[in-house]
Amino acid sequence: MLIKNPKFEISAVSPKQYPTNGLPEIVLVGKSNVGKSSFINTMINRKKLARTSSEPGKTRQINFYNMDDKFYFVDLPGYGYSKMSKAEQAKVNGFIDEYLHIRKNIALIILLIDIRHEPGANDKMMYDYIIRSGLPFIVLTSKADKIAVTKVDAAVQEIQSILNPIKDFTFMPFSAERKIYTDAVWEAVEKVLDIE
Ligand SMILES: Nc1nc2c(ncn2[C@@H]2O[C@H](COP(=O)(O)OP(=O)(O)OP(=O)(O)O)[C@@H](O)[C@H]2O)c(=O)[nH]1
Ligand SMILES: [Mg+2]
Repeated sequence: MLIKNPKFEISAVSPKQYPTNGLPEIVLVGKSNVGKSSFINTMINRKKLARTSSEPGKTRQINFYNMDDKFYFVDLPGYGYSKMSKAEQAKVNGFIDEYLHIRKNIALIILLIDIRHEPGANDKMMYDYIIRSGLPFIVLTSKADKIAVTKVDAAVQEIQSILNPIKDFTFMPFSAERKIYTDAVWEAVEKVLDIE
C-alpha cells in the first residue's frame, strides 16, 4: 500500500482524546526500544514522522498516525523499561492496558520482539493477553538486520516455538534498517483492513 500523506494526529493520555472518526487501528506493542516507532517510519518511508531514540522509553503517550484517512498506526509506549521510575512505569502501563481493553477500533495488533532475544516475562504476558483478547495479531521479530540473513528464519522459528509451539499464528521478521520485509507486513495489514 502506498501511503501518500501520513500525518501525526494526536498524543493521547486518556480515552477522551482518542480519535472519534471510527477508522480501524493497527497498533504497535512491545518492549521499550524494540523498534515500534521505527516500524511506522519504515513502513511509510519517512525518517522522522514517529519519534525514535536509542534510549528506551522514548514514546510515553499513545500516538495516533493517520494514514490517508484509511487507518491509523497507533504507537504505544513500550513496557519493561527498568530505569523508568515506578510511578512513570505504572502510568505508561496504565495507558497501554486502558487502550487495549477499551478500544473497539483495533483491527490488528503487531507485537514486536527483538530477534536476538528470547521473549521475556513481559512479552509472554502481552502475548497471552492478546490471545485471550481474540484480536487479530502478528508477531514481528524486529532488528533482523542485527543477525546474518541466513540465520533469520531459524531465529523467527525459535521465538515462535517458545510463544506459539503449535505454530498456528503468523510470525515474521522485520527490520527498520533494511526494507526487505515490508511487503509481507503490508500484505498482512491489507488483509485485515480489506483494502489495497
Ligand atoms: N539495527 C536496527 N536498529 C533498529 C531497528 N529498529 C529500531 N532500531 C533502533 O532501536 C532504537 C529504538 O527504536 P524505537 O523505534 O525508538 O523503539 P520503540 O520501540 O519505539 O521504543 P520506546 O518508544 O522507548 O518504547 C533506535 O535507536 C532505533 O534506531 C532495526 O530494525 N534495526
Ligand atoms: Mg517509541
